[in-house]
Amino acid sequence: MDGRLKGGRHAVEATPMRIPKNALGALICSLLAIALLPASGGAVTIGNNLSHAPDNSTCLAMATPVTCSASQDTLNAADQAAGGLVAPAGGVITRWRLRSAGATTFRAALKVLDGDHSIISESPQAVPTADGVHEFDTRLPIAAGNRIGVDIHNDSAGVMATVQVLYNTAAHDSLWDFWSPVLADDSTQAPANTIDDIGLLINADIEPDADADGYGDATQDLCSADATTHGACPGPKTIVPAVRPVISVLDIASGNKRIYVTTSGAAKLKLTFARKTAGRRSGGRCKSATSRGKRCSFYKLVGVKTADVAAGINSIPFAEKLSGKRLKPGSYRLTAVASTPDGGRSAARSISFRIR
Ligand SMILES: [Ca+2]
Ligand SMILES: [Ca+2]
Repeated sequence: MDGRLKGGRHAVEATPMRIPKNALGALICSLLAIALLPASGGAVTIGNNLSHAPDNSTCLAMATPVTCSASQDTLNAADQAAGGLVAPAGGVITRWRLRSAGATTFRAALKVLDGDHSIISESPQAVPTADGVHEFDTRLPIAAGNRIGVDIHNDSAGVMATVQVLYNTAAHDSLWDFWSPVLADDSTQAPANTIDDIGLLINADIEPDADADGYGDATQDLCSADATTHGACPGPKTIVPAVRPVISVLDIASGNKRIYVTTSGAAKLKLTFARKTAGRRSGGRCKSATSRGKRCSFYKLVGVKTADVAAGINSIPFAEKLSGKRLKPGSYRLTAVASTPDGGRSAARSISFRIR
């Protein structure tokens, strides 16, 4: 933000507020970032505004094929894109552009560089095919303060003499950094050359990435609030009520040897056996543990039997035994309830039977 900050810092120093210099710089950067990022959360464009036609070359004609990297170090304000020369805030580069002249094709890749000229990210190579402004989709992370650069590859000796991606700026304060061969990955290299009054014809669109999923929130991420997807946001979970099984038949037959149960679907069946027991009424209930009160009877739990059943008629062995023990003679009530793993539970169904 070098060139643009100089004027702002000078103007504020004249005010009586005496804001510390470091804090002032941070404040200006913050305000500048807020001003440059649209309220809608859309893209900002950094780099060159591409208003000039190319009139100069890089990777000059050599006896053998050459490669080079180039990045704009400073650029006069009139030639800058709306977002400035460096990233005002972090996000994702979703598109980049290069303006070239000359009929010869070449290969180019966008680089994101930090202040030490270390490579932060790099796009696949693209091939501009004709004169003019060429636009390429990409997806590159970029942090606040990073800048963009470009790799140029020519594939045969001398072709670059006819390709132009630079222009001679009319104003000063436009330094151009140059490396040849291309700036290597995982290295920090000072520029081989820094030349004044040269503009590099590239720019890039940065979109916010609020959920940090690596996809630009304006055009690449359909769900900017969810880092687990860049597709459509998942809808609210639909709760499907469990299907309640139905017991349509409960019977004991064949001399109490088998219990027959008909259910609407597969289920875990719980069979509860209770024996009719003599008691006395006490406190509104029939109990066995009192010698006073009116005579009454109630069903006392004697055991439980479970079985897995399938849809339809099920035959369950009984033979008047629970856990191998024969039940005492008397009157009984059998109650059946079916339940499913997803929480479905049938209504209880009961029958009475006798053991003699
Ligand atoms: Ca995102
Ligand atoms: Ca997302």
